[in-house]
Amino acid sequence: MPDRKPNIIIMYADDLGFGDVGCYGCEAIATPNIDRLAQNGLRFTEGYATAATCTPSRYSLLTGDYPFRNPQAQILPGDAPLIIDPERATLPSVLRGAGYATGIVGKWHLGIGDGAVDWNEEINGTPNDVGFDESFIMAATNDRVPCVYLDNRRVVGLDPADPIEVTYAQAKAFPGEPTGRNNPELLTMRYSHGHDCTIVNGVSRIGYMRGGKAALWTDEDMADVFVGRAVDFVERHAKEPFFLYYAFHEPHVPRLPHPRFAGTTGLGPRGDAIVEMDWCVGRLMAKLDELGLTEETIVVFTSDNGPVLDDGYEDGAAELAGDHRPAGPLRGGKYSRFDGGTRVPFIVHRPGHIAPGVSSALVSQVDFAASFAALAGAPLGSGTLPDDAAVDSQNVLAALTGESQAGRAELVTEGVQANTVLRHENWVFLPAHDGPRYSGTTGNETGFSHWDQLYDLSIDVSQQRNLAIERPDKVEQLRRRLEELRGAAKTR
Ligand code: NG6
Ligand code: CA
Repeated sequence: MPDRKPNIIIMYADDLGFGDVGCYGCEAIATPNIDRLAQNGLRFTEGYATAATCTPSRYSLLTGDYPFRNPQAQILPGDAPLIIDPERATLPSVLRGAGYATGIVGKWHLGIGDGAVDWNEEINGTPNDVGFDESFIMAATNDRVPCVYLDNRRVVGLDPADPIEVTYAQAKAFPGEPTGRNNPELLTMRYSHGHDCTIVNGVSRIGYMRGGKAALWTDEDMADVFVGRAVDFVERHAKEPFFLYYAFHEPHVPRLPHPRFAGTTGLGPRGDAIVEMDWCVGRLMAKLDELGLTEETIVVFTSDNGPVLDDGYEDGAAELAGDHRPAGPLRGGKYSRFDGGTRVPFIVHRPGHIAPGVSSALVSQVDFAASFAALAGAPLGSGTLPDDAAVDSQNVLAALTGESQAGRAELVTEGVQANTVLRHENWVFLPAHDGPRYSGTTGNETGFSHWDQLYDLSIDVSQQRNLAIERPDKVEQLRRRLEELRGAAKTR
């Protein structure tokens, strides 16, 4: 198949930290399958998500825009409307235009429908409306209702006699339906903060739902369900170029790996969930091997944001962490403006085409759109797409494939509440912000300070020494540049 366009698979972990896998220095969790990707592929040490939380990072990955361009690109409730305009070009729509079969399996969290979804009918405003031919997803997160799978436009396994109702308004909570708050005796895993609403599978969630009993997912089976669908997609499209966005639910809360992974680490369910995800990576890679597609497929493995231990359930993650440092040497984690929030495992694998190694090129997930469009022979700016598509995406294909060690010169990331940070070469600038220094719930450092912060990552990867006072020139240069970048394109 000499002229065949390479397949593209993006494997996207949920809340996996820079230090959570073996190839990035983790000793407490065995991740042989992810490590094998790194061993036979290119491991990036400076690969970033655009945000320290899920929705905004995923928005960038699929649109090629920084999330601050869309004020709705913030952590969404499970009944939020779709935040990607179906009229606009996206990574999957561009690839589809270039002849790819496109599919998504796993976590979506970019909103569904118009905000008044009837979960019992055919649903509009799904991934199928923004470039995916096929979708098998959970609408939001595994800690948010509705706790059901969507197969394209339908809830899977729904009994029409038992319709689903969903609300996120406490005032509209369904009378008589058990909640974590009122019925703690029904819980098999206790919440630590938030997550005290409707109980599904012994776990109370964010938001309220009623009905749809036959359609409810079982958390412990979710990994097998999703990987089964991913394998199925690859099998069905083995003979044509395909793009698969496989978005894991691990190790996001609630962490309920299948019993065969329970106790495989000493770190409790969070570590065990990472082992489960690693197993899924291995299963899909084995399928590519079996189909003879490994060299025909670019596989990217990365994460939507940095790590968190207690994100709302008493699962022992913080207590059992021991010496394990989920963000590795980086400061902060999920929600944080420090690098631990956004610098993540980032591996690109295509044996026979990409030489194994380690790259320190600066790359961002926002670049997948322009880079993979170019790879597919449909480069952005070639007249096939509107000029305002993927405005922040740069074609860094040469860096992603290891032909070049040079990536971007600069990139913007954001912590909670869209507070942006500028990384420019080895410098990172965090403008002063009067928010709390620590998240009161997770304990993670937010990266907020009443003072400007400036770090030189080439000598201070852990962001310990604030150079803002010594280098006012640099601070002003980066402040101006960040303002320029934020203003560079219209807000959508
Ligand atoms: C927070 C949740 C947290 C997690 C996060 C989204 C509470 C108290 N915390 O609001 O548990 O769900 O949202 O995570 O509800 S993300 O990875 O999808 O961005
Ligand atoms: Ca996440």
